[in-house]
Amino acid sequence: MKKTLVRFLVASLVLTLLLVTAGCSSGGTQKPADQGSEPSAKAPEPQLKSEYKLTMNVATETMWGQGGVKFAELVKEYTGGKVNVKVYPNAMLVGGDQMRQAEMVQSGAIDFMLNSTINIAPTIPEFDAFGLPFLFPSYEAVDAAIESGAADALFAALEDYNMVGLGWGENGFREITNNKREIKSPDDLKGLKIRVTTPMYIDIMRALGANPIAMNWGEVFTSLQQGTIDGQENPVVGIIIPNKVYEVQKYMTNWHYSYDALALAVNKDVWNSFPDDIKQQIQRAADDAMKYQKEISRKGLTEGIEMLRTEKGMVVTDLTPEQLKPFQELVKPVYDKYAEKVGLNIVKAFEDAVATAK
Ligand code: X2X
Repeated sequence: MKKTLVRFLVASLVLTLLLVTAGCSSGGTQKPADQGSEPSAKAPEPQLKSEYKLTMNVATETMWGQGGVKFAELVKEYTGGKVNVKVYPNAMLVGGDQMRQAEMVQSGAIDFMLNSTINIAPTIPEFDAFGLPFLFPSYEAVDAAIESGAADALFAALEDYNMVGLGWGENGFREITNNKREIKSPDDLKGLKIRVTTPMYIDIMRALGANPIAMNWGEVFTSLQQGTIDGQENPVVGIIIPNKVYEVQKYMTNWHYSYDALALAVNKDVWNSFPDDIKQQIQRAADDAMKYQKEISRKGLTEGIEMLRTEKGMVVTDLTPEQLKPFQELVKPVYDKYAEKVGLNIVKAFEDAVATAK
């Protein structure tokens, strides 16, 4: 009897131990099941970074720069402080190498860019569409290209490079300045050392008889000052005035030879990491910031040119349609070459939009 009792007690102890152990382990595996029942009450907080980097090639004082600053402010406001975009001007995240910004956003090393289509084109050829020589005669024509949906093809191309386009801003029509002489005909450009950016601009300047020199924007002012280059080309209100280019340049010709659009874009993985409500808030910030940015880029052009003439002593030349013709004829082969690279369908859609605006 005694032995039986001892066996019974030992067996009960073992059973108790087993039950306790099982209880513990089942308690351990229960957690996910408990968690699984929680979300119906409250959605999990999105995983947001403490800072999202936005790169720009220019200073915050430029009209372009102001657009980046406005976007960051509005993102903060519309997301109730949840998303913090920090603006990095002057291509500082890429050591001044302006063409590298798009690939850095593509890889995710940088989150956002407010970037000129000129700087994007060496990475994504479709982006040369806006800058094709003498494509746009007016702001109305530019607006038509965006409103008609022709420019959507560029944002579609952006998606293939792991980026999402949020909106179009404006650097503006690029006008040419130099220190040697007034430019009224292609002959006046002969041999002038003109700083440019992309292969398309190099080809344009060569076709016009100038001597193009590729250089990052960060080096331009000093190079003009030291006379290493004779001239450059950039928008008046957006860049020439805020960067005080008039201090180192005597002549400017308004020839509207190339239009420079800005694309506000984000890395696709970053974009997909945002929940829908935050995506909508960021998109609204992009719409409002780019509307504002375009307004300030277009405002004050007449006054700005007047100021360059009177206060700054620049010789500002306006060309008649007749005077523009020889320039347009010389760059026609360059237009055709880059239209091929952009894609003829895209260029046709741009040209059709331009035709409706005239
Ligand atoms: O480099 C330029 O000329 C500038 C500032 O306009 C661009 O980034 C395209």
